[in-house]
Amino acid sequence: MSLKFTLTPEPDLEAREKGRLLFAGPVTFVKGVVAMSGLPPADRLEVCFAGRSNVGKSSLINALTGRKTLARSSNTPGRTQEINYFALGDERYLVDLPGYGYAEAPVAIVAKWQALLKQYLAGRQTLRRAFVLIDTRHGVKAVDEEILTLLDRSAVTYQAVLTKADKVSRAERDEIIEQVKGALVKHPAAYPEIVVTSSEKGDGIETLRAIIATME
Ligand SMILES: Nc1nc2c(ncn2[C@@H]2O[C@H](COP(=O)(O)OP(=O)(O)OP(=O)(O)O)[C@@H](O)[C@H]2O)c(=O)[nH]1
Ligand SMILES: [Mg+2]
Repeated sequence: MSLKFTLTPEPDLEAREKGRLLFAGPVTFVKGVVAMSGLPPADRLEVCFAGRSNVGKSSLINALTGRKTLARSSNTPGRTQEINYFALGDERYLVDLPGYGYAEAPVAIVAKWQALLKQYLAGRQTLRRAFVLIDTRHGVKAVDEEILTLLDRSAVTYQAVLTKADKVSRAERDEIIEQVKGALVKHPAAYPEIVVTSSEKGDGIETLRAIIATME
């Protein structure tokens, strides 16, 4: 049943080198955006990082770029309040989305973000892939289902990325991978490969760099 979804294989040498080169180049924070009108010009491919508050979106961007404090990460859920744009030279944008599922967020704020997120996913021509981050300790939750459903209705390719793999045992990790595969079966539009990462230990980072560098 969940045969369709597999773990992303190691990228080949050429793809790895492309990823390495892209991420070894200049990385800059471009701007924080609160409305579609504030998006930078759509002049290069971009990928975005979506996921529950505290899942590790900002940490993953920091790990990918090898800059510890580029994207602000913290223990306070809901820290990233804007759509934050980072530029890899003039090749790619990395987009850090505000976390969802933050229980204490005011209803009005949540509604505002959902609306912006919908507009962004539907209307950003250069958005090539949305990475949906899932905490390896928790697997796919109800709030994640909401975003997966939203993505099903958009034309954007989306891919599940497990985070914080260092926080669980190998056995727990395998169990969650099966749970994620089972959840994704209901979302056939999802990219069939899952990436397992640890921003702390570096797992999956080369793979993600290669994916981002080789997409067209
Ligand atoms: N052990 C471990 N901790 C991690 C990892 N990734 C993130 N964390 C921790 O998890 C917490 C949240 O990480 P963030 O990167 O701020 O999460 P976020 O998804 O950007 O959160 P919001 O901006 O609030 O939506 C921080 O304390 C990080 O240090 C990881 O791979 N391993
Ligand atoms: Mg963040």
